[in-house]
Amino acid sequence: MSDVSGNHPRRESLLLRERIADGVARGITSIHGLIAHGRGEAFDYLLGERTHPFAEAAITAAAAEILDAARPVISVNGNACALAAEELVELSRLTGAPLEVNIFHTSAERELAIQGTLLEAGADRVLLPTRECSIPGLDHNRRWVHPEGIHRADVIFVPLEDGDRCQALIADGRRVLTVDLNPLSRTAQAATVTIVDNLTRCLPLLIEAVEFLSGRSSGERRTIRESWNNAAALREAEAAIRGAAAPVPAGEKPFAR
Ligand code: PTJ
Repeated sequence: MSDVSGNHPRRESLLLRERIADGVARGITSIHGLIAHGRGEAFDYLLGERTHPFAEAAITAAAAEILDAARPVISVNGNACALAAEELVELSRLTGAPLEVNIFHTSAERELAIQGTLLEAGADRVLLPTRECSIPGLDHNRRWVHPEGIHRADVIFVPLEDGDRCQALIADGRRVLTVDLNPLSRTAQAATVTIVDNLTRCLPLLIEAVEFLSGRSSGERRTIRESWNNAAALREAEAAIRGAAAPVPAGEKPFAR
């Protein structure tokens, strides 16, 4: 039962914290995931905890990418699973993209707990990493992938990524779609499409965009994909964050003298 009262001004944010803390208690989320979540919270605060037009545009581009992919895959880590297992399963169902567990902080138990949570949330099948295949250029746990999943994927949706895997996948010729509240992160900068928004806010919108664009022509989706400018979207996101800081009037100091 939640300790967060119905009229608490930070209710939504506190409920998300509870989800992440609960993920740690259930063996899904790494203890480091709490820190990653706090970093996300700080950026979200500066973004006014709302989905901006640059994020809506990125959601449209990501929907077109995943629908037009030959072998799309949805990569799930401990934070994404704790925050949005049901939405990730729904996205997988709508797009035919398999779910694959891929975590940074090595733990076979946590991989199984994430798999179990996704199955409970309605997934038919959840791929686990294998020692048969690896992503070239990586030397940590995230390199291990499933032969029918990330190993052969052309488009990979990797929310809340930690940087070097995104760069390695791009270097290997894949297209990477990510969700990251920090537009300056290595993942945000390297990805093909970066949705600068909270995962919990943007996933329902991504699901809607997939439903909408699946009814449109492939030519229309190609136009969306080919006209996407990720660097411009990131600049807009950074400007929104920097604009949240009020300018200090000339000469004003914290102490009068
Ligand atoms: O389960 P594991 O072992 O794979 O570990 C997962 C984490 C997230 C701990 C790991 O990948 C990690 O350390 O990631 P980083 O390097 O902290 O990067 C996570 C990024 O996600 C940061 O840029 C955060 O700002 C961002 N972020 C955190 N929470 C959210 C978020 N972005 C969108 N929505 C969120 N809810």
